[in-house]
Amino acid sequence: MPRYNPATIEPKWQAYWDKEKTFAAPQLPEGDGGKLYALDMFPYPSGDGLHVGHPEGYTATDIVCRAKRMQGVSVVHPMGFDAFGLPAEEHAIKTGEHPRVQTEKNIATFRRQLKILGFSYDWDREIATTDVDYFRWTQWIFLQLYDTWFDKEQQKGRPIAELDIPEDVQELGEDFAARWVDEQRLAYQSEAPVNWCPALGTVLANEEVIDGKSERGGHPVERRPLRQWMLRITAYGDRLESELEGLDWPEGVKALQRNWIGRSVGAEVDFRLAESQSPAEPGGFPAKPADDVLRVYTTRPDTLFGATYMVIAPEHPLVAKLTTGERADAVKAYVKAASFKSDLDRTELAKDKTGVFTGSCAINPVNGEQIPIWIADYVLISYGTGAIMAVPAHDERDFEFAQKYNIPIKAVVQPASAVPPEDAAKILAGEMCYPAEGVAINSGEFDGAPTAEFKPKITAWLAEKGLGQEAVNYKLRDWLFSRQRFWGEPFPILHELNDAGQPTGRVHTVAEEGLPVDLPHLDDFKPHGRPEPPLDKAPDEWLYPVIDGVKYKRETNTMPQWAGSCWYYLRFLDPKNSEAAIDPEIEKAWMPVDLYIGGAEHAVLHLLYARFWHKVLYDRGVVHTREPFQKLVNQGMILGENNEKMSKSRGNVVNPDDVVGEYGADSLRLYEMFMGPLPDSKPWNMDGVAGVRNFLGRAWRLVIDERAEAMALSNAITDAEPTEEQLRTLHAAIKAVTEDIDKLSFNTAIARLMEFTNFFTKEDSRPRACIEPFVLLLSPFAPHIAEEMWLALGHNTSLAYEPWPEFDESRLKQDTIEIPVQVNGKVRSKVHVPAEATQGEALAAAKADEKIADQIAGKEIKKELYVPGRLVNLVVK
Ligand code: ANZ
Repeated sequence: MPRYNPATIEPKWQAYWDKEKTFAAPQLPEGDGGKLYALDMFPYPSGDGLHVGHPEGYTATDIVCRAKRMQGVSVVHPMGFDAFGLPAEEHAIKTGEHPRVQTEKNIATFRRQLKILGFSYDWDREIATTDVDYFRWTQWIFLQLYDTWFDKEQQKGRPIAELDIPEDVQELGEDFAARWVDEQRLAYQSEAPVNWCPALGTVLANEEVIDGKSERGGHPVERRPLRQWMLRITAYGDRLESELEGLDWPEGVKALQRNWIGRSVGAEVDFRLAESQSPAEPGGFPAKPADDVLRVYTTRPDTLFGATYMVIAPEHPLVAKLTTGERADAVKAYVKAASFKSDLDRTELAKDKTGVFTGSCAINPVNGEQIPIWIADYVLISYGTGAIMAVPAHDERDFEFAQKYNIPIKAVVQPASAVPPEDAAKILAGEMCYPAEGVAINSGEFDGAPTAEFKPKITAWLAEKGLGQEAVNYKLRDWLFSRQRFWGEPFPILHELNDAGQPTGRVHTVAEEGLPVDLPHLDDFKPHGRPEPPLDKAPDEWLYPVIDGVKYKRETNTMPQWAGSCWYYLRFLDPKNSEAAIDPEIEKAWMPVDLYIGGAEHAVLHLLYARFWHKVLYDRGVVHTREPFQKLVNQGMILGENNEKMSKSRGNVVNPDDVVGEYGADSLRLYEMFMGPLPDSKPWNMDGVAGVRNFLGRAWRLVIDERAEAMALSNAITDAEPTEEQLRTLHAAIKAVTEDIDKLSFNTAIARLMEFTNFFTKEDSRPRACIEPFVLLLSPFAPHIAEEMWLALGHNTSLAYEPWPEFDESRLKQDTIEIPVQVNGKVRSKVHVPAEATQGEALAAAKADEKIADQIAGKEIKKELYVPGRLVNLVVK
């Protein structure tokens, strides 16, 4: 036994921690050491099991948690599963087995794999997003998004007349008031295109469509409008952007979020149609453009004089009006073709630009020029006003388009002086595009104005004439929040039916007491060949509830996989609460998440969606912080041995089970932390695992007598007073490891532990006063071996809450240092000198040394050298 054998130690300690509930976190933080909420991005329990990439971030948070518990901090460290999703449903379609069965099998595998890695999770807090007791509250949050303050008051029985609806809305009558309320909802219905695959008879998720074809089978996929649910995330665009500010997140992730939100400041400008009769009226830019006006959004109003054509999106409401008789067929065909393309396909820079002329023209408000109006799908209906003024000289897309269709290109910005003269000449001749800023030219009275000054000037000029105004736009779109899938959260929504069984259009929510809405039983999961969701096949008892004599049809869309991960971090704090999503006192005490570690692939969507829900919950008084995740860290990618991405098809996937089987969990943990800085990507290398396994063997032998029959301490372990050098080594290690853990610099911390081991391996006497703190320092990284050594050192409880070693700065000071003395380049002796010795003092000490005195006796000293703290060299003849 005394040989280091993780195969026996590790399961033993895992069972112990489980049984003793060593890592159970208190309901509320305890003691006065502060709190730490450390969160891992919970995994999707795929059929492939855990990947070596998972334990990277999980080990990092685990080290922090274990160290902080020992430092007296109240720690909550939970784990669970993000378990709705497509693969389980596909498996169900293939085998007829309920997705829940498959999901639970996968969860069991993941749970087992996580447990054998010895993470200090509070397993009593485990949740899966597919648990009915969990998604009941996901549905409850949906109600918070759907219901408005107005609904709540009505539910309390207050009549509309008493409510504080803005007067101008009330004047419009009850119908308008109801519509106004609908506009306040953060969840609303809308027609949005879905990917319909006629050959497969099913709607496909975006990730199942590749280049317009189904991933399975390669069948054509059409885009068809279908009634769906949207979440009004755009209402939070400003806050989602500005409140990034105070977060301790990687700058790159913040930048990605800002880009995604895509706030831009520009102007809306009205272009009158050429045949329009009524002149623009000065003063006051109307909220809605007049009928004979084309309104555009531009971020470059300074280029107005260079607008040589206009473009409207194929879905623009003016398409019919602007299309002249002889252009009708071409326009019709173009609009139809565009309807099959996704926004991404349409806006990709590399894609060939296409368009058709409508036959109509508009008038450029700054110079009265008539310019043609085109339809082109690189303009999206969902952004700005769905129409643009095109300035080919200064916009790449417009430039490409104008070249293709022979539209004039007119430079109105003088290129900056840094542009090479031959390029500048081309730009001025309309042969090259110049999208950057410069000085206005060909712009009438505005010539000579630098771009930054010209923008507000022309915007003010337009505003004065009633032709434009400043406008802000966001790239962010409302969130398409429904999927035509079975394995997702049902919406708590009922559609009212009339006596004939037809929908009345009235929507009701399921009352809070009626939650959860569980998924119905389905006889089979096969698609039914229509674009409607699979839940349309549910039995009538589920699909058509009758409440107070009124018949309803349940909503049959389900929520997207993102829903469950939007708030799991809250439920972890109060996972068993049957009265509320989370108890307010518990929320106040533990939130926000202090450390969130996960993959960079979630830099945009998951984090944006979760922040959005959090802000809504903040506005509803459910949570007390504006942001959920105070500090975010992305772990780097673990690559295959050849620096390639690990993937099944390359056959280079490393299974953590195999590594644990061969080397033990402590070695796997230590190796993943020793590979390099946490945020870097790094290639796997089995030799490296063997290397850290050897280190653990040496650490073991530092403490344990391997040759003894039974567990016994090494003879070198003594109760002796440590020497100064031993103390110095210990305190250097304490300082470095403690600080490195706070900096999440685990590879350097491990290097320190190795140095300590190397030093003490050579010491014949290893005082407990040094070895015990070392075992504690090692424990967050390699907890099983540390617990076992701690036991051998005579302690009879887990070290999990043992006070963290304190370091003593004064111990690091070296009063005297030992330096080698060379004579003619050969070390002849060693002398002790004060650490801060001067050159003179060091040389004097060297010459006074007996051996050196012998060496130099009767010789001439040609040269004397002192490298402070390192060596003395004397050259003699
Ligand atoms: C004229 C112009 C001249 C433009 C120029 C750019 C450069 P961001 O910054 O991304 O907000 N645009 C406006 N609405 C659009 C739509 N629905 N679909 C496609 N493009 C649209 O981009 C704003 C710019 O993108 C706008 O400014 C407009 O082109 C175009 F030298 O107007 B610009």
